[in-house]
Amino acid sequence: MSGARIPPSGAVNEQRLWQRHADMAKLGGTPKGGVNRQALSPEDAAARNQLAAWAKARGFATFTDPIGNLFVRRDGIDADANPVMSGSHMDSQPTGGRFDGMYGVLAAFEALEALEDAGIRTRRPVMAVAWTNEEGSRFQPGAMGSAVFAGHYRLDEMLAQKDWKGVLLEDALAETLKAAPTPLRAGPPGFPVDSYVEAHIEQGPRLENENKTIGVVTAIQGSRRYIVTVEGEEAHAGTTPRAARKDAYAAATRIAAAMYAATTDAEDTLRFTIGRVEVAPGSPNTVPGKVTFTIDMRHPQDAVLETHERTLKAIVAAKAAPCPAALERVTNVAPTDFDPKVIGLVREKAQALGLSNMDMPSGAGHDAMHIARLCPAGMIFVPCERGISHNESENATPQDLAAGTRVLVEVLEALANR
Ligand code: HGY
Ligand code: MN
Ligand code: MN
Repeated sequence: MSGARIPPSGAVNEQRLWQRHADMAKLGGTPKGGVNRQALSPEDAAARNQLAAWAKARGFATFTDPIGNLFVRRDGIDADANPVMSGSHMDSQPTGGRFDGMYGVLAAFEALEALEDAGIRTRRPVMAVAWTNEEGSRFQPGAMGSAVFAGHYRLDEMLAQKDWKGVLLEDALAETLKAAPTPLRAGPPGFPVDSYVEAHIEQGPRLENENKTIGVVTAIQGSRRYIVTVEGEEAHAGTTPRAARKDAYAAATRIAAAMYAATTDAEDTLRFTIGRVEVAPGSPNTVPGKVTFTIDMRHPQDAVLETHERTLKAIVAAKAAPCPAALERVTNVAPTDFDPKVIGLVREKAQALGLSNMDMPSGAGHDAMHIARLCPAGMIFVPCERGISHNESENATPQDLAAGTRVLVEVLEALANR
């Protein structure tokens, strides 16, 4: 019988979604098949232009906010109703994969297209979003765009951030928005959102190991980032006796070694990472005068992070001599519990589509951790090969990406019509 209602999931186009990933992977593509599309880089601008061009072709409105978050809007019947939103990020790690973040943006865009193709009107507007600088690999802190949108960070403080080469975020943002012009939404960042759902690859091995297609994400663990600065004294490598040295690198390694030992918990739940180390002046025959290194520490319970933060401080105080050293906390995002209604909807729609699924927390941080403080939010995971991510070999299948998108669009339609 013609005219039968096509459910929005029935209009999700697996090939179109896969091709969009291939098109986006060219923007910042690396020889090993990954991407280097760091925040507010020319490659980021190219991805922004590509998304805006696809949106324009479908007649969806696009706009950015003052921190550069890029929004794509599909109108609803009630123009004044708060929108339902879905998205993630298009910026990547320096040696990133083609699915981390990008899948959530393209799944959200595919959801808008599927609603359009199925001729489904929703009461609320439905929006896709690409948040600025989720990775925080070039400019710290990460999840910046969503955090400014949610009022967790001040816009002026973020604009004043510098990357490792000293480039001001405000300048990089201006350059990006010049290269990828989209109407700027006037006024301060942030606007009312009815609900938010983010699709993402799991970035871990559980779904693959348990042979499940959909992760019904219940929570995101807490995360804190720090910078340790150790001040030494530059000196001649050949003439300066050990007793007279203020070797910043020797002190930094003592501090780091003690920190690794102190964060090696028996249950292997605490995550402690030193991901970036800078040694100045970086000359082989000069005793290092300054060392900075980053710390990324995560755990499901805030109290455990609090306890370990005190331990890190104590280690810096005890191990730095004769070099003065400081531990500065750069970010502190408490553990996030997603909304039970949204979690239930994700599980219900996955079941209805006959997709194997399991509840699970997220070890990785996501923009949803900030938006969950604004409105009911949830996440949908799909498997990635061997759980590998933040690595150019990151991989996923077109079938799993489409399956996650089918759940996403059904959830979004239900939220937009309630
Ligand atoms: O670091 C994170 O958890 C995210 O992948 N940026
Ligand atoms: Mn991500
Ligand atoms: Mn990431």
